[in-house]
Amino acid sequence: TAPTPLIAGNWKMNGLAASLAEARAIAEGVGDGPARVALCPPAILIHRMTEVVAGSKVLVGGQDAHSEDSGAFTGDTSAEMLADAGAKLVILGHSERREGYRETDGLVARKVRAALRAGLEPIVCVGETLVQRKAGDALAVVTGQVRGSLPAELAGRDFSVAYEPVWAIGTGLTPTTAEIEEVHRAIRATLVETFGAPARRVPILYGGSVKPGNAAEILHADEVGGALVGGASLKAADFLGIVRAL
Ligand code: G2H
Repeated sequence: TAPTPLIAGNWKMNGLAASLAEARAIAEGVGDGPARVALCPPAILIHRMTEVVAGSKVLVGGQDAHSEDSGAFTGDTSAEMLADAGAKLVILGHSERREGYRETDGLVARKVRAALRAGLEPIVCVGETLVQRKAGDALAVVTGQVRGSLPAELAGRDFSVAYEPVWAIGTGLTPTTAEIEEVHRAIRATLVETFGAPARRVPILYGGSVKPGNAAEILHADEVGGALVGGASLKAADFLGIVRAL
């Protein structure tokens, strides 16, 4: 009953149309490994990316979605629009959204509900800051985010949780394997407490400076069910190196 691993690339605000060539190379190179593989480009590239990866096992996802289905929200994108463009998944509650747009656990939970209404599979991100880790609060912060960001409606639905320590994102720093396992076990316990035994099948991804060189150790750590990859997902060779590390 181990979860099917998920390796998702988060392109963030990168990906000029030329980078779709990298998506094409990923689609061609990803082969038939054990993981589900997803690429999450900026919303405006989702439709084109679905055409580029058509026929491969690569799924396409969004990086955020609004908590409401429609309305007067200038500049925003609804989950249903992402789904209409061809997205199957959506990253929600990334720390760059929590920090830059003051997204709270409550707002993330509403976004998760909106994603489920649209038929999207949420990847819900959690993670502590360096100050919180140094204060010994990492487990309390992360399990609190899991409780607050995952609504009851997730019961029986496909979703994943991504543990991304804020201090490891884009910095080249990664936690030790023991630190990752400690947090992932705490997330698993919280998921099972909340959703019961079926939550043992929810993949818990690690994110934060995953590269081909550290992927094998991270991906084989206890309770790690895949990776959310930022910088290293922009180059096909790097991303494929991570996918093949599984
Ligand atoms: C964490 C991660 C992907 P990076 O944000 O979500 O980015 O791999 O660049 O640290």
